[in-house]
Amino acid sequence: QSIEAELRLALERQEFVLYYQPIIHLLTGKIVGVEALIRWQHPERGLLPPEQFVSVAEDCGLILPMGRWVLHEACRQAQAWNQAGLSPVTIAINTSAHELRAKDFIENICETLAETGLPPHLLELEMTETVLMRDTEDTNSVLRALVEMGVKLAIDDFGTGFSSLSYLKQYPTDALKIDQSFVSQMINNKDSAAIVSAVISLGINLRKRTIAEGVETAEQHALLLALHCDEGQGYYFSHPVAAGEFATLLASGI
Ligand code: G
Ligand code: G
Ligand code: MN
Ligand code: NA
Repeated sequence: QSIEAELRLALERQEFVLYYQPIIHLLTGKIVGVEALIRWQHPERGLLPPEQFVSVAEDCGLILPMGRWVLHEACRQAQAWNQAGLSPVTIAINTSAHELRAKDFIENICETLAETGLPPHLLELEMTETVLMRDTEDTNSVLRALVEMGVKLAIDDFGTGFSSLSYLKQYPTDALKIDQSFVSQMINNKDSAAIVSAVISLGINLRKRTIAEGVETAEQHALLLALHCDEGQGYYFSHPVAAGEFATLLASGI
C-alpha cells in the first residue's frame, strides 16, 4: 500500500493527533502561546513525526484536508482550555503553501473560528519565507484579509528561507520566529549570535514580536533575555506534549 493511500485512510480513521509546545514570555516566564504540531499515531509503527508524512501529504494534495483538521482541532482545543478557565494563550498553527493558496482558505478560517468560538486574536498562523514568497499579489490579499479578521501572522524559521527583507514591509506580519539553527549555535558561534541579535533588533524596530525557537539551555535563555527577545520555545521550557499534559502545565501557572 502506498503511503498516500495510507495517509488517506489515516485521515478517515482519525489517526492524527496534535502535540502542543508551550511558548514562554521571557520576561515573566509565563506561557503566552502554544504551537500545535501534528503527529501520526500509526497502528503498527507508533507515533510518527511530521517529517515522515507532511511532505508526502503536500505532494498528493492531502495536506488540504489534513490542514483543515489541524486548524479545527487546534482551535477547538484552545477554546476548550479558555472555557475551562485557563489563562488564554495564542494557538500557533503551521500553514503550508498549498493551504495558503487554496480558494477556500479564508472562508475555512472564518468558519472554524465561528464554529469553535475561538477569538481571532488568539489564532496565529505560522508561514515560512518560502511560503510567503510565492504569488506575492495573491498572498498579500489573503494576508490582509486575515489581518482584518484579527488573526495573527508569524514568519516561521526566520532567516533560513530564500527571500529578501522587502517582504517584511510588504506583508502585515506580527511576529518573527528565529530559526533554531541560529539559537542552537549562538553560544559557541559569534556569527550565529550576531544573526540572533540582528533579528531581535529588526523585530523591535519593526514592532514585531520575536520568538526564539529551539531554546535548550540556560545560557541561551539568559542571552535571549539580555538581547530583549520577547518569547522562547524549546526543550529548555518543554518538549511538545499531549493536550492533557499541556493543560496541566498551563494550570500550574508557569
Ligand atoms: O513537531 P516537529 O518539531 O517534528 O515538527 C517539524 C516540522 O513539521 C515543523 O517545523 C512544521 O514545519 C511541520 N509541521 C508540524 N505540524 C504541522 C502541521 O500541522 N501542518 C504543517 N503543514 N506542518 C506541520
Ligand atoms: O514549525 P517548526 O518546523 O519550526 O517546528 C519546530 C520543530 O522543532 C518541531 O518539530 C519541534 O519538535 C522541534 N523542536 C522544538 N523545540 C526544540 C528544541 O529545543 N530543540 C530541537 N532540536 N528541536 C526542537
Ligand atoms: Mn512552526
Ligand atoms: Na520553525
